[in-house]
Amino acid sequence: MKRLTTIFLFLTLTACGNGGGAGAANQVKAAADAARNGSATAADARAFVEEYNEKVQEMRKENSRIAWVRATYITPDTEWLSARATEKSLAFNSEMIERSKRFNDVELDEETARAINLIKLGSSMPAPNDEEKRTELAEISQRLGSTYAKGKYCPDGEESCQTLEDLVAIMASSRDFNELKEAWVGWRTISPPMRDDYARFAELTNEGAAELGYDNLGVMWRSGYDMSADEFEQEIERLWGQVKPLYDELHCHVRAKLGETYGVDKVPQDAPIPAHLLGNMWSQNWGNIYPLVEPYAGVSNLDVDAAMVEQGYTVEQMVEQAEDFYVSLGMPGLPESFWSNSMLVRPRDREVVCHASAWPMDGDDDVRIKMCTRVNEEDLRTVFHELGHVYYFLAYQDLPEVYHNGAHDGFHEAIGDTVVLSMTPAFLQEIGLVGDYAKDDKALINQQMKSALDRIAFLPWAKLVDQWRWDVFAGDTPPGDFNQDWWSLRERYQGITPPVERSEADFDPGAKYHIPGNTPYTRYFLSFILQYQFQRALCEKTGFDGPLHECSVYGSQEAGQGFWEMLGMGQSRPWRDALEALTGQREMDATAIIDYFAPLMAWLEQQNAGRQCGW
Ligand code: X8Z
Ligand code: ZN
Repeated sequence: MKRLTTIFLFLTLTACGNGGGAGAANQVKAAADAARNGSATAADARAFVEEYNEKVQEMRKENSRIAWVRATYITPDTEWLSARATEKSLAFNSEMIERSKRFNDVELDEETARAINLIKLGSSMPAPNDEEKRTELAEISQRLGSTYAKGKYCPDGEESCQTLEDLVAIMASSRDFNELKEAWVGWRTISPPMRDDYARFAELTNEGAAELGYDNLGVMWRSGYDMSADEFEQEIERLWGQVKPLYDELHCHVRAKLGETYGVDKVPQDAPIPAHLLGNMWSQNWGNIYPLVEPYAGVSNLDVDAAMVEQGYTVEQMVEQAEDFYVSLGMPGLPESFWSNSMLVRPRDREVVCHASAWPMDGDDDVRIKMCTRVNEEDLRTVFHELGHVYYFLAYQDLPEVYHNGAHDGFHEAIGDTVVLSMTPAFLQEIGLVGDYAKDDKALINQQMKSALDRIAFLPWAKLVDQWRWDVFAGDTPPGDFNQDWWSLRERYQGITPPVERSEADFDPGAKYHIPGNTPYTRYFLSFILQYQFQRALCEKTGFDGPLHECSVYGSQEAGQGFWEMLGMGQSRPWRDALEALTGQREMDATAIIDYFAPLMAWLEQQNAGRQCGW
């Protein structure tokens, strides 16, 4: 039995994006007034949850369409519509919070208590219960998102403008120190205008979180994991402690190789790595510099990008390839509406939100993805990632609305990436994306290096993004220290340094989608640990008993069924139950990822012997 304080409705409809919320405020107010007269019972609370489920289902029909049109066709009109929808939704939330107060002292059954708690935690953007402040918050959030989405680097007037995808492509392929630096600095010209908005955003959402009974928004975010916020923080530290030694070895080796490429004057061997040399705009996945750090040249050709281009891959084919994998696991084919409604490439003639996302729309079969896809391996993986979200939506669509979510947000992020783990060289060879490759120890180290550059390099980044936000929301990082504290964390965790001096005139956190988009990021840290745990369990179901890195579950109905059953639980049970259903374990555990990379770890330790590691 639990006692409840307040509740909060969720606005977030998409995986990786914010849906607006709208409507029904007046009816709710009337009902709220009526309900406040008389003493509340557990049956009233159950009815309240039921009513919530119905109302949200109704509201999302309009909200999801407004949000979709605004994300795929940004104009002043769609921005206006979307800000108004968000405002209405925030108002609806405030009404519901007021109304829920009558259940504060009521003894509730576990399920109703859970549902009400989920409603309360469902939004990452709580608003103060004040009309003016709600309007202000809706407008700020709109402006932050649009500034990012429309951001371009225009060194010499309009003709010269480069989009994020253009700059990302330079970061991936250029080996010219200065060209990389320009692309890196260029993208960060889009974010200084966000600085004041972000400071105000933190104030307003903190106020909203305080009204819900949390010290600040960071505490509220950390409270969504069936444990206390403090326990959650310790949990992250525990998992980070498990994987940090592997990151440290990888960092040491990569720095040495970059020193060979660019010269040790540019990459000093006892200092953090310049952030623009790692193949990625945010230094978050390093797979693009694989050619610079390939352990055994000529042993294996893992160049999927080249194979895709050579074979004239299309974006549609990339999506079909991913769909085929899920279908091979016994999951359904994508509905026809997916193909007609999704946005797969950047439209030529209008502004859109390019950051990849998956959309459940009405909560039924109308599922979509939105991507500015380019034909390369990185984007192929992202397609698999997004379809992971889509199959989660499809699996839990028959549950009540309040359970339409991952067991926790890290689960939602982990599904597609788990499937990507099955794209072993043997699998890629089967679908014609890698040629002959030697199946020996050297080829294994090559393959593990390529994978670790993406997946191990990512971990400290995935931890620090929210570390920074938690500090901002807690008031430990005031606006005057925004950029400086960001770079302290980047240096401390990732061991990287900006290529040019930064100052408080910059706002580098704003140059990453999830900051202006207000998408919590710890979910990805959890996902990157969980996906190996999931894969280990799926492979066991297929009867595979070799090393995990050789396992592909393609075509396995047993694995697919286990996966689908967990997805179908949505958020209806504590995440430990969902984890147990698939893996038999009730704890998140990094041993699967550590075991997976054991051969590479041993190799890296040998390579690094005699080197001075650390920064
Ligand atoms: O934002 C995403 C997905 C959508 S949920 C494309 N990812 C993170 C990022 O791009 O920073 C996937 C992994 C990390
Ligand atoms: Zn995602």
